[in-house]
Amino acid sequence: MELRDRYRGCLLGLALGDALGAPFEGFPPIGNPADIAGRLPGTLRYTDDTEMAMGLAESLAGRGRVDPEDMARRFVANFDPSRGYGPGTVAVLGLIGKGTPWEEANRSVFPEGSMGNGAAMRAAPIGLCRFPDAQSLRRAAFLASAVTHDNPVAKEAALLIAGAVAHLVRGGEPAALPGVLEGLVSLPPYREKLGAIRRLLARPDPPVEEVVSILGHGVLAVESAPTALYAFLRSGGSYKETVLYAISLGGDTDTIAAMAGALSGTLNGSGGLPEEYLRRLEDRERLRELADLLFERFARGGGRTR
Ligand code: AR6
Ligand code: MG
Repeated sequence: MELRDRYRGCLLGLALGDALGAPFEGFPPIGNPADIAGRLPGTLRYTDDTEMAMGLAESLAGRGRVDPEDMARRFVANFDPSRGYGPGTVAVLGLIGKGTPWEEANRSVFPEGSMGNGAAMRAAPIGLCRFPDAQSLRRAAFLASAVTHDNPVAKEAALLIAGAVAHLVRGGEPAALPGVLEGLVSLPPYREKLGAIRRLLARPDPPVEEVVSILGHGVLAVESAPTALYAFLRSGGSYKETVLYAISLGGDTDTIAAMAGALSGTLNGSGGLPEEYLRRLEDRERLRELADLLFERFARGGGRTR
């Protein structure tokens, strides 16, 4: 597969998962994924997950590195309150927009920093930057998160997603991901969740309710980033199957499907995304363009990033 197609698959897969999951936010686990397809609107509208991922991608492509001031500016410029942002992020971006430095704003709502999944949901493009080693990937994921999410738990969730994308864009095997990510994340809750994911994957078909009781499906980073990883690994490859399964877990469906969709899109490339949904996705041309900018900046000629 052409590498450019993986870049497009990553961003379009994120946005499409977000838009497909959005109508089901807050649902209990849905037993039959086929029930989802029948309840989708004509136009697939994305939410804050994609809006922030676009800001992040614009900044990475424009600056060629993680530049938190530039990211903060773009997050504020792109902010559309109708996209359903988390309340903490609304407040933090509001303060930044009024001139508070991000280093101060990011502790203004939760003094220990937000533990929400808002950093992980936008983190996939960081995995496309071809950092030369795990240490630079980690630094980049943490810094890009800190603009709004300064808690280590939120930052490691971003690292989990960015690290998975970095592995897949290089053509790495999905099955190797739990091991790769165990080498990347260090906080106990993520190490425990990766162990739980291995145990769930070893079973033929654990019920969705049990999966949710073990991994979670909430707005906290620790209750959703590992869940998205599991949805991706459980679904055996196909994008459509991955995203429908992610949505069938209920809860924060847009965000879990956005993260799982970014992983599956990177694996399958944009050619592997279901056309019947893709053509109904808002702003798909802009997303494709942004993916191409990232590709030109980071991948053409095997470019490396500081
Ligand atoms: N202590 C207690 N609760 C917390 C903490 C904390 N330190 N941090 C977060 N929460 P937020 P986001 C809870 O508001 O991460 C959209 O639907 C608290 O209930 O920082 O950007 C997206 O699609 C807080 O409101 O926003 C995503 O699903 C919530 O976690 C999600 O929202 C979310 O953290 C992204 O939200
Ligand atoms: Mg959400």
